[in-house]
Amino acid sequence: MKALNGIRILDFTHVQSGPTCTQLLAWFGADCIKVERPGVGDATRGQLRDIPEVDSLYFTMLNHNKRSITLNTKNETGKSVLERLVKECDVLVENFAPGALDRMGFGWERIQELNPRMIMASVKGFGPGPYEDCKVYENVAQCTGGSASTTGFRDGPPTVTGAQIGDSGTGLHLALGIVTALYQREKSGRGQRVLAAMQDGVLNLCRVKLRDQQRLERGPLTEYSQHGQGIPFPEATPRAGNDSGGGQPGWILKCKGWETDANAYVYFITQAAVWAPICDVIGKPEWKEDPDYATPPARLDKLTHIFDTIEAWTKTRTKFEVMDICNPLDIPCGPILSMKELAEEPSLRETGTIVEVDHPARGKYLTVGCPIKLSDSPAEVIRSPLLGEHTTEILTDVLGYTEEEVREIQDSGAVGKQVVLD
Ligand code: CAO
Repeated sequence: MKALNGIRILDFTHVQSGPTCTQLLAWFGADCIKVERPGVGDATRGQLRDIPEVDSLYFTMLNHNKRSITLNTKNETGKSVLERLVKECDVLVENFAPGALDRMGFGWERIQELNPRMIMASVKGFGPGPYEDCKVYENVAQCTGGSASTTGFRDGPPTVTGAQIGDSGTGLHLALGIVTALYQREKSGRGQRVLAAMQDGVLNLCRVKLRDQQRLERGPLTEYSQHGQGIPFPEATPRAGNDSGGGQPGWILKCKGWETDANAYVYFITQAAVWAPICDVIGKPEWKEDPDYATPPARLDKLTHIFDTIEAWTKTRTKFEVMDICNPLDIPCGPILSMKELAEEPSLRETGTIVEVDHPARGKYLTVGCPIKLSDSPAEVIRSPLLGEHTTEILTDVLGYTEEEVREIQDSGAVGKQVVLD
């Protein structure tokens, strides 16, 4: 028994944002039926391929626990199959370019006619406004949602982050909207539209930078390094390098081996409550009582010197040694972990956060499992479907077509060739 057992998702998603959302719902137990164009499928099946003719890791890592049906929704028979799917499903999730679903003949009004209980959930690049018709990819959302202008170093260009906050971040927002709408449907009996715009999702994740924008109007942002360096603030929230986003100053510091290892660094936070142990650890016990260093306000204009001094100590230790020394003292710090280190971390394997999956065409590969752990609904990661792997099964078991009707649908060209596994 899984949390979302009994919920059927018509998964019309592609690329990253939508598939992240439906993968989560599938991990929570929803029956997720991915509808793909015959012969083509989700474009990511063929993008960034590492093995010729085999579904890419891009696709496999975003589409676990789903079933795949191929369906040409622009073919008349295909449209009638889609209508049956709309009637049988609880949620339609899509992230087509604006207007694509209307052009297909399945806009919100038509969906409601077919199934008033249907929840129709969409990712779009922008909400209503001047850019609502634009196609949007990850980095466009990072740039238009306030992330790029606040990421990077003050004297460098705006920078995008490796975390896919535009795509996967918006997928997460959408998943929350869907389960909330399902909860409301329990009482209202009605479906509703759910929209998660990528710009909105990124801005939500950049909330603290809008906070700083307003604080700027009342004076300098004292916790930003540039304040201590005597550099005046511009009108808009500036990029803050590796400054901590909160009220406790933090910085990325070199550790032993940094000359040859690009990730031999640690994030170190000079939390006020543990200032005394920090002074002892770095060999500056006199700073504990020195009025120039003893209080957070006194330290603000000396942060560069303070972090340089801490770094002189961290450079004598590996990032893991820094952790081992600081953690028992409650000094908040974290090693900069590479993807290689994360992939090999035994504790992440044990919790199912990193999972090895077997795929009939590619063999074994690693993926990130469900990052949200429900004690009564554990997520088991099942490999992604081959293109159209479940077409016949869905036509018969979900939609109730007879064998003869399935043959007619196949002959009409509405669905692709049925994949048969050895
Ligand atoms: N059968 C027949 N046609 C199908 C189909 C099917 N099963 N599935 C999709 N199509 C058609 C669509 O109807 C659309 O046709 P029209 O343009 O003629 O109406 C066409 O395929 C292309 O869809 P699209 O415009 O969504 O795809 P694209 O590759 O041109 O654009 C993207 C991709 C991501 C830029 C766009 O979908 C988008 O902006 N989505 C919203 C924002 C988003 O999610 N972005 C994140 C993507 S991940 O970085």
